[in-house]
Amino acid sequence: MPKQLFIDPQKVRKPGKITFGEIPINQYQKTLAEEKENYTREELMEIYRDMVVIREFETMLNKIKTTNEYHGIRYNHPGPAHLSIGQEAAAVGMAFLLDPDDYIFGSHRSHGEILAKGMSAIRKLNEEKLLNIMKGYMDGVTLRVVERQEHDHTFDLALDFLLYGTLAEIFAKRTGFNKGLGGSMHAFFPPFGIYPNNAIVGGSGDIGVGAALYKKVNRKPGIVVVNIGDASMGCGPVWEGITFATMDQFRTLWEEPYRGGLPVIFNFMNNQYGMGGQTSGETMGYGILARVGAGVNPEMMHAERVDGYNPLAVIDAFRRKKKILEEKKGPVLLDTLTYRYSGHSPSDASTYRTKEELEAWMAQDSLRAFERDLVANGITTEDEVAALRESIVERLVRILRWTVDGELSPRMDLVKHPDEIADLMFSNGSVEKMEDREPEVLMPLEENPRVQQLKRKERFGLDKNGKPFSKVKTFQLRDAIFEAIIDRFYKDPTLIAYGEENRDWGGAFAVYRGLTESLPYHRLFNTSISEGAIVGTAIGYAMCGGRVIPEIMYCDFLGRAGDEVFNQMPKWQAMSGQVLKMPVVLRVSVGSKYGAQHSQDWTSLVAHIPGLKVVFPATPYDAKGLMNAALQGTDPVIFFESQRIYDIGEYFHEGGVPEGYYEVPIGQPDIKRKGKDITILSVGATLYRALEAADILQEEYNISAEVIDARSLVPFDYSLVLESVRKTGRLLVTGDATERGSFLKEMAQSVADLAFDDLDAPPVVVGSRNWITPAHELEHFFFPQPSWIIDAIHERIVPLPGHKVQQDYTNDTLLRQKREGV
Ligand SMILES: Cc1ncc(C[n+]2csc(CCOP(=O)(O)OP(=O)(O)O)c2C)c(N)n1
Ligand SMILES: [Mg+2]
Repeated sequence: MPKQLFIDPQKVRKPGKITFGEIPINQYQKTLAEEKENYTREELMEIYRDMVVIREFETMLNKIKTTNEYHGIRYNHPGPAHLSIGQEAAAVGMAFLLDPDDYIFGSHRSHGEILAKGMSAIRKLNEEKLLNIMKGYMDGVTLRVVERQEHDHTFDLALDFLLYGTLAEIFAKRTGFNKGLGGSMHAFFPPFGIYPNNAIVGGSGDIGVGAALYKKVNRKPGIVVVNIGDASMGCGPVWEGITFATMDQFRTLWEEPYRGGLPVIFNFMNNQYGMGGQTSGETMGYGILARVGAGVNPEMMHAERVDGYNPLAVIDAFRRKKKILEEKKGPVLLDTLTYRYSGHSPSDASTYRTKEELEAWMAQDSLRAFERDLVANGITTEDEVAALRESIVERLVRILRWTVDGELSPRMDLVKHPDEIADLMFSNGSVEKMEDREPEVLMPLEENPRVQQLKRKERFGLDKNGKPFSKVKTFQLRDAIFEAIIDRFYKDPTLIAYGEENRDWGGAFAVYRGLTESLPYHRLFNTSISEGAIVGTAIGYAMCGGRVIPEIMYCDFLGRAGDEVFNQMPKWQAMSGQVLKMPVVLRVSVGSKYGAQHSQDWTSLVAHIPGLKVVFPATPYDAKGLMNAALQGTDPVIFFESQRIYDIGEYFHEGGVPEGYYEVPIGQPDIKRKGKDITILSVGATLYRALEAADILQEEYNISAEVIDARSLVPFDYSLVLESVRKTGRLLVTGDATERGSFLKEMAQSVADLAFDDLDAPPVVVGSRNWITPAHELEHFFFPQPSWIIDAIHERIVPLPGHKVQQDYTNDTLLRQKREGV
């Protein structure tokens, strides 16, 4: 179905000029006297108090880090504490107007933002809601500690809860907001709209956009604020996040009520430094960060620099920018200018800046300046301020005392409960839909043209005489994946899918052909060529409560989404203590024929990372069943598909691929051919070469091979393989991954460990060569071939009478290859 947007050569070839509008810089100039009528006294004092709380909280941490003591309480905190002393006005100004439904994402330096947003949320929630949140969170373990103290009011209790939950998290206590698994750089608390802070600089740059996408697609209230540092403007995920968030289609192609910009503010907490690199003048070229907005879209992202040293200036900016988002004219870029007095971390000797500079900024300290202003304007008195400060210190002393107390605030006891972290790695949920409402579709499922076409296909690949049907007649592996996905689109209203060429094109390999007809834009769309943002936004979408299928067109492009796949998708379930779920099914297509950068099987890379489920089906029956299982689950699944076999039919499952719903459990291998003399365990499309090898073994050497299709890599239940090896005494593992360091080796090693006594010979691995993938015409020298399997069996497991090897698997050759690194 072609797009409605006509690209008119008459128009686009016309001469002209692009003009840029103005980007405001520090335009807010109101005095407190002028603002007095816009705020109540109470509100002004809240702004002040929040800043003092943050300043004192971080001062306490700084003292603990540098002197191991705060007001007589001794403690050693070996972990990180990236402080933002000096930046309080920026944090409080950012959070002041936000509702609990507004989400913030942050960075390694986000304690201040956590507290500011938490205190803002506490003010906006009523007592009942607050109590419910505190009681329900992690079964009330955090609340029980702070309840020891009598509190006059729920709001007071909630402040202790916020401070304690954050500090206990920073000190890795089990009673912290994330069971101590997040720590200083990752602490968060979703019920107050505080979403993950990220130790990877710029990591929130695309994840936060996914949260905004979740809000838009599922029509949830609120906006998203991505709080990231000025130096993160040099990071790929931030640029990709901005690119994704500003895609024209939100305004041109998406239908009402989804039409309009994403509700997200990229709020750069511009303290003017990376660690020691000065962004303006040294490591970046933008001069003034807000300038970047100019080139991104015609609205220039409504970019603006705001004085982050004045909390009222920041509040004013957020009030105006929030309105822009509510009018669906986002996204917005804010350059919130500030300065940190603390070092990057407590060990930082500040060698990169002068004392004069530091003192000049301290002389204008936002907290002192605001305090002076409040007193001068008769809003408070010096005595009142002093009393307030003292009460905050007292409160923090109390909180710190609770936190360092090992009995009140224990760590996870991995001696008593050795599996406590292991149990958090996967949620292993089984959930048909992430929300209970009607999914939006454009036609009944039965009327979908591809669904109708598939009804006429042969669901078993062979006719009565065992002859394969023609490709056109055959229900193919790509059809099986389509069938599982479209079924879920009609069940789960939150499900969306996107990636490169996913919509009109039908997916690069025709898996999605027909989906466009059934789905509105907001459920299936093309993205910019931004693999990082494709995966990163999916992570944000899922952690907010949606289910999503992002796609990487070729496995070789996984590197472009490296941080998202290796550091983000696998970790947030466990790092949140399972408060967040991650129902992301990342489809990854493994290529061939296209040489060194389009033909790699990188299953081993992702199988290496704890926290990801990894599957690689090789038959239509398994592909549909595994896709169903992945889409029913709540864990991140990397779903590998081989381009070599997208058109293959079902040759194994009796009766062919069922039309109805069924699941193939993730982690269960399957015997594709029974045998008794040797076990061949194959991963992915290599199955068919393994079966060819089994034919040769039978016909030429009278050896009966049992061929097991791994189907999954993680998790993996070895019992079937062990049972087979008990019978055959021999194992060969094969797959298309380059052999060195591959998951094939892991499988071989595991069986050697678990079934040593049953084996007649060590397990042998036949993977691809440790080379670049050559051109299609030479590929058979690179990917494992049936003859290689026979050669390896002959040389390393059991001599085959009269066999002449083509590939040398002798010790000498293996040693030489390893010595040379090839
Ligand atoms: C991807 C990545 N690269 C490098 C680092 C190491 N690092 C931690 S903070 C930091 C500077 C970040 O500066 P900015 O984004 O301005 O945030 P700020 O620390 O100033 O708040 C660096 C380089 C990291 N954590 N992640
Ligand atoms: Mg910075």
